[in-house]
Amino acid sequence: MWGGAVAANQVEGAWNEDGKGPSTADVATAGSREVPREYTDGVQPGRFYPSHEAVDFYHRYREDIALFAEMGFRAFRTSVNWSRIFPNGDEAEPNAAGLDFYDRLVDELLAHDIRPVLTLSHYEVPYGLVERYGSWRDRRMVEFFARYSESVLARLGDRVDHWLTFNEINAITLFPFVPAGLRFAEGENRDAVIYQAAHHQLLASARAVELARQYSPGSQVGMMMLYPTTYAQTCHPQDALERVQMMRPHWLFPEVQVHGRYPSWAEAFLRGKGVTLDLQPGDAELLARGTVDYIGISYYMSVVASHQDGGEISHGNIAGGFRNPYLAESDWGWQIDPLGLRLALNELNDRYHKPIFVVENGLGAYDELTADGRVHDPYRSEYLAAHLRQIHAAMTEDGVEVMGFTPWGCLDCVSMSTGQMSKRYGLIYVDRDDAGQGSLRRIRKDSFEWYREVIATGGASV
Ligand code: BGP
Repeated sequence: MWGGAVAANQVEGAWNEDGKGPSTADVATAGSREVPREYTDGVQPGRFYPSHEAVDFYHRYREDIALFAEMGFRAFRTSVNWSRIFPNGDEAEPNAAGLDFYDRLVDELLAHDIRPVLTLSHYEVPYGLVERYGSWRDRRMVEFFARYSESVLARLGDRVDHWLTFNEINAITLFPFVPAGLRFAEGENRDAVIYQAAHHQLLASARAVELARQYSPGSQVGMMMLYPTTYAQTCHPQDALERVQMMRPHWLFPEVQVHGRYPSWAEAFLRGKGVTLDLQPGDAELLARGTVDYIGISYYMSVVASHQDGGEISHGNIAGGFRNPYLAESDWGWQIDPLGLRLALNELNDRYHKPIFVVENGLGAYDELTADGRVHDPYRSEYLAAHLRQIHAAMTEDGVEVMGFTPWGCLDCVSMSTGQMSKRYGLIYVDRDDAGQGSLRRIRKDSFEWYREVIATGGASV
């Protein structure tokens, strides 16, 4: 399945239209490479252009889908924004206008022979749930999420055949507000909050899987994780142990979502962090019932584990770890490692024996709209080609089943980590700057033509 990927809050805009409520993404200010985004206590109109207007996909999706079709997309991954469907999160009934939007979107995609791949939760939580319940720290979130998922699945389940429950579910351990709306009291054991919230998300994911079986029979439901391929810095045995320990918080999630139970090491691992999970009767059974059909991954970089001072820390790298001297890095410090993707696919295949969908990969870069009215971005197609070659090797030489490839931000969108437009991933340029100014005109980049050829030749042109 060749295509592209975005997320609702990073492209749609229209943050308060047609009954939509504010979400966690809507209270985040724009940051920059140097200045982190600020996740504020509320919505102060005027300060929040990033997700409030984004690239206006909400009103321009028809034009964008036509461009995707021109590139030959067979799949398009986006997310449903929870706060369009349940503006405060805990209402009894869904907002009809929110469901109508996704209904039209799905039909438009299908009319172009593009299969929608829908993520139920991509880095947004209705802000009302953060204020009233402390977001995912509260077990009642499982029911709110199930109600939301049921509304979406009941409406779209007949036409959507690929679902993902939570985007990068393991990111909760790295930056807990963005994916899960978690804030902490002073002196609180953060790990206790994070892993309990993660448990609630795992239960919610299992509920969504069950509901998909009911409302979207025959569809495939995946878990989705950020995959940080991790190297031991040296052959010192302690570095190898450090690597195992760094991977544990990531492995925890596919262990539960694929196997339907916590792994044997989970209790000791959590005890080491001073965490005892609140497990209720019925939880184990629910997790066992709600296992997924496939694994979705995002892959951007690899990281280095060291048991001692491993040298310079790669700061921009959202997954942490030390700088790898063998790799180049993006302008934002994300270390570029195509072979690491082959390793990722092999590690996952060796452990889980499930089909894998590469639902995010790409290069965030500064693009220039030149005098000829074009964007010449050979660096982007080179990045994607290098990663595609490794996917191909994993498929043909290692026997990994890869379902598809949907590069991230196929349409320029707001960057998750910086909240800016200037960190661009797109094959389609959007005339919009960091201050939220610009005509919003769409322009085909050189990588657009390159990707069209890749799809047309089934990858042979790479
Ligand atoms: C992933 C997220 C996406 C996306 C991407 C690129 O972690 O799932 O939402 O934004 O990273 O990140 P950024 O926009 O910070 O460069």
